[in-house]
Amino acid sequence: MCNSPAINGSMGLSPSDSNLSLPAPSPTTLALPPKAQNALSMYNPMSFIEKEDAPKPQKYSEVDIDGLIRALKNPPEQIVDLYIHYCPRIKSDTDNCSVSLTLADHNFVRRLLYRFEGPDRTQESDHKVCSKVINALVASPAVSSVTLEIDYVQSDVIVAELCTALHTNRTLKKLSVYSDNRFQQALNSECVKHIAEMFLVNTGVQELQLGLIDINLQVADNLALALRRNRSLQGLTLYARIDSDALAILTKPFSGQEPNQTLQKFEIKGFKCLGARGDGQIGNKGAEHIATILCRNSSLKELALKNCMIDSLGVQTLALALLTNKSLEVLDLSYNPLDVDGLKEIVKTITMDPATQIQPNTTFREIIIRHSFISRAGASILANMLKTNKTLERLDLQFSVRLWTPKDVLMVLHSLKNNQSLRFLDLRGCEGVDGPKIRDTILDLLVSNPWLEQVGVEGTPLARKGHDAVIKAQLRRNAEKYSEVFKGMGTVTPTAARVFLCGIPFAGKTTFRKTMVYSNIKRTSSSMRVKTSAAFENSKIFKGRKESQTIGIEVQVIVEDNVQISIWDLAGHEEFHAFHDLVVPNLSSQGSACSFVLLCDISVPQGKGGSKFELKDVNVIDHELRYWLRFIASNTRQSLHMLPNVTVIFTHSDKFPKIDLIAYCKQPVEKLRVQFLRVINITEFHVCDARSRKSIEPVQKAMQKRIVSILDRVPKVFDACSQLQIKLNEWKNQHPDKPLIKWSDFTLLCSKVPALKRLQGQDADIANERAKAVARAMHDAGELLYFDGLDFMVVDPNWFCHEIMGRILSLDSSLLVLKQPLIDQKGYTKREHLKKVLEASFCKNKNPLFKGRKVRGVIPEDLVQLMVKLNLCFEVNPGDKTSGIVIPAALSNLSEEAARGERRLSWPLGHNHGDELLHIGWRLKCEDSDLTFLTLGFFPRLQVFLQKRFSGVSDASYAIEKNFISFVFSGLEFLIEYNGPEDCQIDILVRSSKDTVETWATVEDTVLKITREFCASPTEGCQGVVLIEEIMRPQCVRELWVRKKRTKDQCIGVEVLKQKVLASARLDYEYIWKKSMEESQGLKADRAEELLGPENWEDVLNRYLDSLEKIDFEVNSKKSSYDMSNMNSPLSPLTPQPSRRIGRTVSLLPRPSEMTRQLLESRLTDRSMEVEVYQKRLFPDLSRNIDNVIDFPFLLQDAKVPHLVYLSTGGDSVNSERLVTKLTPGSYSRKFHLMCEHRDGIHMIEHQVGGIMRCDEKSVRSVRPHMLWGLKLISTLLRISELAAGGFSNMLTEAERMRLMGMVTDDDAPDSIEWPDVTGRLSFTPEEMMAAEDWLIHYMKSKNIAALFGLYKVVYLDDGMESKHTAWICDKHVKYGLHHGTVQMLPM
Ligand SMILES: Nc1nc2c(ncn2[C@@H]2O[C@H](COP(=O)(O)OP(=O)(O)OP(=O)(O)O)[C@@H](O)[C@H]2O)c(=O)[nH]1
Ligand SMILES: [Mg+2]
Repeated sequence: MCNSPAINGSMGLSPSDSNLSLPAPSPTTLALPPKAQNALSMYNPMSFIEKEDAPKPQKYSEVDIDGLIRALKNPPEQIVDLYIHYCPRIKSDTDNCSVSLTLADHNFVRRLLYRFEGPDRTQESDHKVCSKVINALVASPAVSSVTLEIDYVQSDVIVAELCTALHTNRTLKKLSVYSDNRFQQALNSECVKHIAEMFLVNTGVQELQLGLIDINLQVADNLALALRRNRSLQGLTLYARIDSDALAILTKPFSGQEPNQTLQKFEIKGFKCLGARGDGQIGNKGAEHIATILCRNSSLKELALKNCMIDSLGVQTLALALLTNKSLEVLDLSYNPLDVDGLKEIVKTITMDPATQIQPNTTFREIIIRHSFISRAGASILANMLKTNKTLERLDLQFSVRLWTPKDVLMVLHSLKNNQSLRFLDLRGCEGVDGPKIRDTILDLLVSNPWLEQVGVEGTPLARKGHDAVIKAQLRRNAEKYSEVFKGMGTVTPTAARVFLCGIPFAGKTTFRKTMVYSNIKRTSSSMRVKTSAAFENSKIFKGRKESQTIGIEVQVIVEDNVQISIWDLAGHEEFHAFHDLVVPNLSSQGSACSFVLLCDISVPQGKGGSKFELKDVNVIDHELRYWLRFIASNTRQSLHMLPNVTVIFTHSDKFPKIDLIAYCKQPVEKLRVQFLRVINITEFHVCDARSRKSIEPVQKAMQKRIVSILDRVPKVFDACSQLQIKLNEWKNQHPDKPLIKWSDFTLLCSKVPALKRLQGQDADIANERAKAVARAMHDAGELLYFDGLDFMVVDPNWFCHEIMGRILSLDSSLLVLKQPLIDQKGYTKREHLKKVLEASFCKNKNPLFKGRKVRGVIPEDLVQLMVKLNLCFEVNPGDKTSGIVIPAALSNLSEEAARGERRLSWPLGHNHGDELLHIGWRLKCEDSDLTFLTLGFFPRLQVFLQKRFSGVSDASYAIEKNFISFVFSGLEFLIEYNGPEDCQIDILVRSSKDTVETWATVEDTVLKITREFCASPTEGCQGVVLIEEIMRPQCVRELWVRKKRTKDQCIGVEVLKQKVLASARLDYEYIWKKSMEESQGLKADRAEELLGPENWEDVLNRYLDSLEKIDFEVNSKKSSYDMSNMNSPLSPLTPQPSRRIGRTVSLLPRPSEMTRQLLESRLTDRSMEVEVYQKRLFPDLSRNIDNVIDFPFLLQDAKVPHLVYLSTGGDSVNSERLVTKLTPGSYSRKFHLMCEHRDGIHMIEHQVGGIMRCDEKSVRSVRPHMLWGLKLISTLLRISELAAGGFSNMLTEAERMRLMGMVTDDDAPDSIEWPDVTGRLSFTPEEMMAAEDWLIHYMKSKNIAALFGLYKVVYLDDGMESKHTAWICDKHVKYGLHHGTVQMLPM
């Protein structure tokens, strides 16, 4: 039976003869359905391209027209835009014909909307409303921007009215007129005429945007007249069909006698219908006109020529003009086919000539080339320029460098090391932005190059894997630009470092610290300087406490050889861990010099008496140390060059005088060292008796040596910081009773610092900015705690960490200064309790150094503020100074039920309205849980952070329990459950009354994005942790399964699922869930499209289209001799041109965001339609043009023998037959198969007898090319569609299939080396080709091809004429061909 996949009707190739059920010769191309065509060409192809940073939250309200006009005349907030969508022809309510007013203040964007609707709506009534609005607008000085979206047919009346009104108006600054997207028709030329005439009179409008317009010579003339006369218009954007002749007229005003010198921004977005090449675009000739202007004009600063069909030649003329032009700053050449030659021309103008050391153009600041094609060669050109360039600020290559590899990206990144001008680098969509090396290089670069503020990595593999969050966090810091303040200031080697002592309770940390400090005092006796506010034996303050357990963190400072070392002794007891990560610097590579000491008690008491000890088991040691190593790794941002240093110390060595402890400890430490190699640098380990000065001496020496070397390596600190440190220490000595310093005192200290005094500009604001920058730098270095917005800072970390936070977090009632517990079970406490804690922190002990010390200048309110800033607590009623506070970190332990994973869940809004609601669940989990985890403090801080966001929302009903949050927000109910640091999963269950698009968007904005960002933020988050996003099985959410039941296999990673869909090449892919614990029968599946949600689905579609486009390029490009010679070079021109993107035009029509939903939906429909069209077309295309894809040896091309080979394992039934993807010589055999080569659809022949192939060394070598060619073909078929691949898809496992399709994930990497990449171009040496050819011909010689393979040799008869095309096809295709007279049999 012929298994031609093309038979299936859904391929769109309907069989013309049902008896034969064979496909009719198919048309090679299919037209897009008209709707798709319209939509495709108008809408913005990818929403996220234009999406900039988080917009303000939006609110809508619908109003009646009088309400709107009132607001227009008397706006409650600033009016951003007035938007009139006038299209009386459209009657349906869903079409959003409306008038809306966008208002904004600092916090919100508000939209007042009036809809044209109702039964008695007529053209006149619509018109009347518009006239009314226009009249009101003209009278309202508050409106500075108007957008008109209109029907292209009837709207010139409205435009005329508006223009007449604007004759006298002087307040409107920006006018945009667009024709309604849905008609995809240019504005009536009358409209343009009115507008042009208006500009002869109006002198207020500075910016004009018109779209879509047809600029014929007449229209060009009208606009040119306006440009000649008008002297106020500064920005002109034309979304237009315009050719070079019209452009010549339009640009005339810029030359001649009195040239226009007011226009600063000129933008053309070329428009062309799909398929119409070059039509309506200015092309290279147009570029020449523009170049002429650039040579003379001196006002133009921004020039955008998007989608104008300008190629390298046109760019060359522009670049030439840039050599003389001295005003242009921005050049945008997006959507043009300019390639690397074009790029080279532009880059040349700003590349320093090594001979003369001169950079030709120094005014030019921004290069924007999006959605073009810049091959790998572009990387070195750009890197070369960036190394020396001193002016370029922005380089935007979104979706233009998709095929760069990590190597290319690294080249560009390395070139930026010393660049101080570039601020924006956009590599969105670049496939080479992938892997930890790139991530770490970017992170390190952002530290050493603080001038970089934005690095676009969206749509790259790095972002898909969730690694972009921490990059963005670092970018946010860079954007604060505090280093700018220090520009030009001198730097010195830092002289202060921090040492963190970690380890489980009773490990001996405190003992070690004390012994160390004591010996420090002894040794430096005369010049003794122990700067400690922690009382020596302060453990006595907490009377009755078991032994000497540390509470909170104790901080002590010693000075040794002029190096100041502060020792941070972290409490081992778990109740304090939540606080620890706030003080641990996650900026190890930022140059805060620090080092970790990890202590471990080597002994285990034996028996009851406790006098006998045995050695701790190595597994226990491993377990103990691992926790703290993960703690350190989780709190440290990834880096390539500066990993945190850890020294391991085993204490209690005195108990085993006769054992070689070094030998015993070596193995567990070494094991951990290797495991953590990527994230932590375990430098050494020691064994000692922590109580003995003599015993710790070598340890201490080694530590000090290490610290000195760290200080040498970390980036230098600014003079100002180090000088201020001295001043601050003096201040602290004078005020030993003040743990806080007021901001005013701090600025006073700053004003005495010589390095700051020397700087230029002494006005108060600048001085204040500088003080802030210094404070921030010192905060990062751990010298003090500083937060923007507080009027004080903590200068005594011990006081805050130990005496205050330690006490607050301690659950030990003997510590409490109150009768009742300080914090109740719900984490709630009253403000006055804090006062008691504060009072108790007055030092009452007998320490001679600090006798009579009392803490002054602190009020409880300061404490609350500080804790709120640290996300340690939230106020029950924010802003109310008497309100109680909640400290989630102090929530009492899990209930038994919850601890078992059986916390019962219920929706906050109760049992109402059941099934019609959407139920969606997500899981965020820690990517590498062996090395990192969400530390104990993370979830409590997240609880605070989310609460702060919803504190203003009235119906949020935010409630927390230990490891749990529930709240309601804008129609969505959220249940968030955290399952503790072991597995590190945050489950987010949502029930929503909103539709899918809105639900997804809301969850993303309110929880997912926030959590990711929070996790990546320094100090508050766990920067070392990468959160990956998974989708939860909807049933878990619908039925509110308890945590225990929501096992690992009830969730699927977003990226994993996307890959599965892509690998299946089916848009209706269904994911089958593994059975849950209690389920017995039935497989439950959900459609991937529904599981992934709209935005993810759009990504899937786009990526699928990308791969189809790549195939299209390969299949349909004609090989030239040039191509042939470059075939194997990595810069092969066979890499696809992103024609799809170029073929489309961008509509940047600013639509009110209520439309975004429809836009997204229509984009999704369009994309799927596009996919379908491609799928239908590519299969026959590939079948016809196999030779474009694979370079068969000549004789095989000539069809001497059938040559589409694949190998199988053989097998009894069809189902057990597997495709052979690897071949190693051996004494076994494989089955040899051939495919039907019919030009309408190649396919495998089911039940083919096939040949036997013995796998001896020689055969394997000769058959290898055939196997790979076959695999390449199958891989291409698989990528086209499931249907095209026919029976092949059943012969592969999912993993094999994914690899064959070129989707290799990092985890498979080692194995993948064996896998040749069959998605790329295959190449063999001439000898190999010859051998392969000989082998096949020889092999087939003795075979009965018809009997074994079911193939017959035919020649195609085109128009009845005998052509030269011969092929080997199956019997069904033969019969069909003979019947239709399209083939003729040939003797075999
Ligand atoms: N024999 C012996 N005893 C030690 C050694 N190190 C610590 N100890 C004793 O172990 C007990 C606990 O030591 P600490 O230093 O308080 O322990 P810690 O690590 O600070 O504990 P937390 O603060 O609760 O995390 C003390 O009684 C110390 O005297 C050692 O090397 N040998
Ligand atoms: Mg301690």
